[in-house]
Amino acid sequence: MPDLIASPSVRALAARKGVDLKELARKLGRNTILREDIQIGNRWPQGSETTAWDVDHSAFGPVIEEPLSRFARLAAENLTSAARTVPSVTHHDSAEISVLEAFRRSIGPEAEGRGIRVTALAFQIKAMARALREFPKFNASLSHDGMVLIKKSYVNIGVAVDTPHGLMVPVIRNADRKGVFTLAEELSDLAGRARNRKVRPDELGGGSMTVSSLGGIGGEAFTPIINPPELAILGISKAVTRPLWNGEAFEPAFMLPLDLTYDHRVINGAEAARFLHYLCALLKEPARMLI
Ligand code: CAO
Repeated sequence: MPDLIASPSVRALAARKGVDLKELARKLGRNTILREDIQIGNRWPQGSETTAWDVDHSAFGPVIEEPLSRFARLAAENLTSAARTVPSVTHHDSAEISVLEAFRRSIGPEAEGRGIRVTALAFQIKAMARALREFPKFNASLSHDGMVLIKKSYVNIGVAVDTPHGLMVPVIRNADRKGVFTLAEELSDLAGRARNRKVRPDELGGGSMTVSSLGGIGGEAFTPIINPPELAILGISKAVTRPLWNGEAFEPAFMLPLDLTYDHRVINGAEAARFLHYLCALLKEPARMLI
């Protein structure tokens, strides 16, 4: 391989992090090394762990090698770092959303008249914002050294968007101060622009909590990974009608499965259960959001 091209600051960073530049160049298949290559390269497991990935797959049959885009590698870096550093737990619950769904349908014509498509997610974001005000500990981040809890006075909700070029998380700012129509408009605008790679840098980051909704696709539950430096993420699966025992008989109830992954360094299980219970109560009786 030709000589390595790396700036002195990149070489210094590599030395500090114990990254072997020649080895990294070999893995990347190029001789120019950038700062983010070192940061991302650092996620590769060291020592004996590396053998699990060190496999010649072509020995078992034909393969195609497709390098990950810079975007996908940065996302992978964040997720790996969150999975490695955060002792996380996922708490599951489900909300009875028959009333909310009937209300959402009833405002459909008005929303359509305004040119807005209101999906259930706009209401869920509204309820999350309200719950974050009620439980400020969830609206915080730990400092890098884990010594200080930084409590946020704003409520910004990150929305995981599935795009052809990977997962993106644009952020709806001040979600607690916005109505459902505005939230729905912003949600569809941000999701559309994320899919067209038109999200501005100032629309990413600075979130209180992220929501990852797979409800439009399917599934009963999942365990989302926290989007660092946030302390929790809400996963939403597909709402279905289930029989619910009302004390005397079964009756049909439209149930929304919710999964809350939280950072156990800061939030304990009882707090997570209370947070999700509160969120379920808001979604069950949306009028509670007015109180
Ligand atoms: N239960 C049942 N149906 C649901 C639902 C739920 N929880 N959530 C949405 N739906 C319905 C919607 O109402 C809509 O139906 P109609 O077309 O009849 O109105 C349909 O599913 C599709 O919704 P949508 O996905 O277009 O819109 P949304 O507001 O629910 O979600 C967005 C927007 C951007 C979050 C979503 O499109 C998306 O990208 N989700 C994937 C997120 C993701 O990848 N998470 C994983 C991250 S970790 O890899």
